[in-house]
Amino acid sequence: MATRSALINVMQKASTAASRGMLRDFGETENLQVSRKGPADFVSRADTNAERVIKAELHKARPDWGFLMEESGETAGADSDAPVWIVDPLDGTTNFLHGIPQFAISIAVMDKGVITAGSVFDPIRNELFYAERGQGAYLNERRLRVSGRRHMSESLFGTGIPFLGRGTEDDHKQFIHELSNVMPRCAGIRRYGAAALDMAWVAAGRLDGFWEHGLQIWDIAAGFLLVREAGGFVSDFASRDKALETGDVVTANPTLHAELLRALRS
Ligand code: 2AM
Ligand code: CA
Ligand code: CA
Ligand code: CA
Repeated sequence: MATRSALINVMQKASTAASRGMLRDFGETENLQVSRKGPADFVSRADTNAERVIKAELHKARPDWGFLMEESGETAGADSDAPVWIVDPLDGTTNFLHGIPQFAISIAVMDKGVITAGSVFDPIRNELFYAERGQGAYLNERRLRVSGRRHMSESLFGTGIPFLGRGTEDDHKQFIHELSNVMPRCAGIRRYGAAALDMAWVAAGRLDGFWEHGLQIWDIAAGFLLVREAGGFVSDFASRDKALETGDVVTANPTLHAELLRALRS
C-alpha cells in the first residue's frame, strides 16, 4: 500500500479542487467562453479557472515556490533556488470542448532542473497517477510498472497527430512518414489527445509506448517522471535524454524503446 507523502497530498488536493469546476463545465461547453491561442489551439474559461484554483492551493501549501503554468506563464518564487511547480491545468482542451471525456490535470515539481514529483489526475475516471523521484509510480493505491510486452507486433502505441498550427508542412510529412513506418509493425496506434494522460498510461502499461513532437514542458514533466519511475524509457527522437528540453518525446517499455525509435527513424 502506498502511503502518500505530504507533497503528493498537496498535489492531489489542488487537482481535486480544480476538477470540481471542470466537471461542472464539462457538458455545458456551449456556454463556455472560448478563445484561441493558435488556429486550432483553444483556451476556455475551464482552463483559466482550473489554473487559478491550482495556483492558489499550491501557493498556500508552499508559499516560496515558483510557477511555470500553461496559461499564466512563469512566476518567480520568493527564493530563486526554490522548486518550481510546472502545471498544465487542463490537458486535452480540444477533447473537453467536444464533450469527449479524455482530459487531465498535470502537476510536476522541478527542483534545480530535475523533476522530483509529478501527478496526472483524470477526473472522469477518478484516477490519480503520481510519482516521486526514487519512490516508484502509483495509480491511486497501486504500484505501477510499464508493460512487459517484448514485440512490436503485439504492442499498442499512442501518438499525437499534428493539427492546424502545430508544426510546419515538413513536420506534417515527417509524422505521416513515422506513421507509415510504425503502423504495419504494431498491433495498433491510438490518438487520445491528452499527452499527459498518454504518458501516464504508458507508466500504467496500458499503452506500450507513445511518441509525439512539439510538446511543451507542462504537457510532459509529470508523465516523464511517471514513466521513469514505472521502469520505462523516455528520450527525444535521437535517443538523447532531452525530451523535456526539446518537447519531442519517444517513450516505451525498456524492451520496445529501441525498436520504436528504429521504426520511427527508418
Ligand atoms: P492542451 O489541451 O493542454 O493544449 C497533444 O497533442 C497536446 O497538444 C495535448 O496535450 C494538448 O494540450 C495540445 N493541443 C493543443 N491544441 C490541440 C489540438 N487542436 N488538438 C490536439 N491537441 C492539442
Ligand atoms: Ca492549451
Ligand atoms: Ca497540454
Ligand atoms: Ca492545457
